[in-house]
Amino acid sequence: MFTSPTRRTRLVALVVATAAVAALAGCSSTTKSASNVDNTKSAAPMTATVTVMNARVNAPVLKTQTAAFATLMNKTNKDVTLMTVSVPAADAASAGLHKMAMVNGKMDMVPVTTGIVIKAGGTLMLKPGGFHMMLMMPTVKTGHMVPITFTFSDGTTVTASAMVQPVATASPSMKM
Ligand SMILES: [Cu+2]
Repeated sequence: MFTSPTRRTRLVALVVATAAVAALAGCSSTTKSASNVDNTKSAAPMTATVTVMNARVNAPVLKTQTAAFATLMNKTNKDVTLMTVSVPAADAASAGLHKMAMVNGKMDMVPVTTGIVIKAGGTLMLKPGGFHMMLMMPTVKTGHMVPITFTFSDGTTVTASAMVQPVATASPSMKM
């Protein structure tokens, strides 16, 4: 092996990053920058750091906003922070993370601006009464699927399909 170790390492890192982007784009081809490296191993499908389960959206009762929920499992041995969530513009004007907190002596919703840490091996429940997602100016209808993209502090993203459900089914304990 005549390649210097440093350069080799950098190239492998580049290939891994490229594979991640390609996987996200649903495209298996590699780019020119990676073509001079034997990438048979690193081209294997990237394992997502976080698995999203049971994603669902409350069918909108108000025009201004509706809540959405999911369970996120961090299967790695490192803490990771959920930074933002997003949905296509066709489904809502914007999406964000909220939590319930005491505001002037009353429980109210507060935007989460610094992310939510998911401990190594831990689970984050975005659920009624706790951390949750909020879609602003939603245009979704019951029975539709909404692709929600979760972005993490390590730069990875995971997109999960969320079913739009009547509120009675989606969150029996919380009216929004
Ligand atoms: Cu909220």
